[in-house]
Amino acid sequence: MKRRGELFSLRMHASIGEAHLCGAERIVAKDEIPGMLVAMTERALSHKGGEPTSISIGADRLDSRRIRKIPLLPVRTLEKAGPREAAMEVSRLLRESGISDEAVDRAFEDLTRGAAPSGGNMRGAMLIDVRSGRRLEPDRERGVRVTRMDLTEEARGKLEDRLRQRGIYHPRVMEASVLASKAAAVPGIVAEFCCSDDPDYTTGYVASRTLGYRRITRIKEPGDPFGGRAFFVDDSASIEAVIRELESIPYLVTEVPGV
Ligand code: WAQ
Ligand code: MG
Repeated sequence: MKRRGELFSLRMHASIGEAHLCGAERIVAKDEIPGMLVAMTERALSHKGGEPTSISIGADRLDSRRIRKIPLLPVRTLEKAGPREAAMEVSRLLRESGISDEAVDRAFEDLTRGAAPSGGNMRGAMLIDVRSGRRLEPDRERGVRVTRMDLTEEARGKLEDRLRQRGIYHPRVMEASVLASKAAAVPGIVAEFCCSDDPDYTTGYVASRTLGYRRITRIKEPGDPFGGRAFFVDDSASIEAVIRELESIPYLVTEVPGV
């Protein structure tokens, strides 16, 4: 379907009492809003985590001049034998991208033992200085949330087809590759390292404009509940500008090259 005219950001958040249950967000054309409201509501109501006591959905019209159109990073998978071999590959890729040993060590240390000061996983990402390895995000409990990104319908269909052809289709691959493509396009972000917090999902990735989206299998042992994201930030970048870009500027993936 062609996207003409105005685009809206749709965001859904469902909770059980005070606890977060699930969320979703899309960037859609005006005439797609009603169908998407139904799909988001159904997603919240059928979530395996329980029955929501509250579902909120918001729609905001986007200023089309502020939407950045980007290509998806090329997707590659590196099969590793286990966490030790996977960690060596992650370090190698990050060092090759100009990230210091201190910064790489900080990311590993924090991600493997719960990056939030309270000891659990963060809801958002760490920002780590590429050189000093210092953590730069103002709220270390929450971290920085990447939001306002999506694929056009055409790009979504193409990505899904290609991932299925290669036998690596999973909703997480779709979501994470779009998030990583946005982050990689943000000025000041040099690379990203991500590991799921799902105990049963053991594939992680390293991503950057030059590396693309490199999936790395068996990055943690099954059953390990820790996970998180680290964005390595250039030491000359303005942290406020990086956060504003990640959290509030809409990015739309319009092309899917090299998947
Ligand atoms: N912005 C920033 N950080 C986030 C966000 C977000 N929107 N969502 C999650 N995080 C952080 C948070 O610390 C989570 O604990 C952590 O990332 C992991 O989130 O190609 O599933 O949703 O096979 O568990 C990557 C590999 C899967 C996919 C990533 O992440 C593939 C994944 P999860
Ligand atoms: Mg998760």
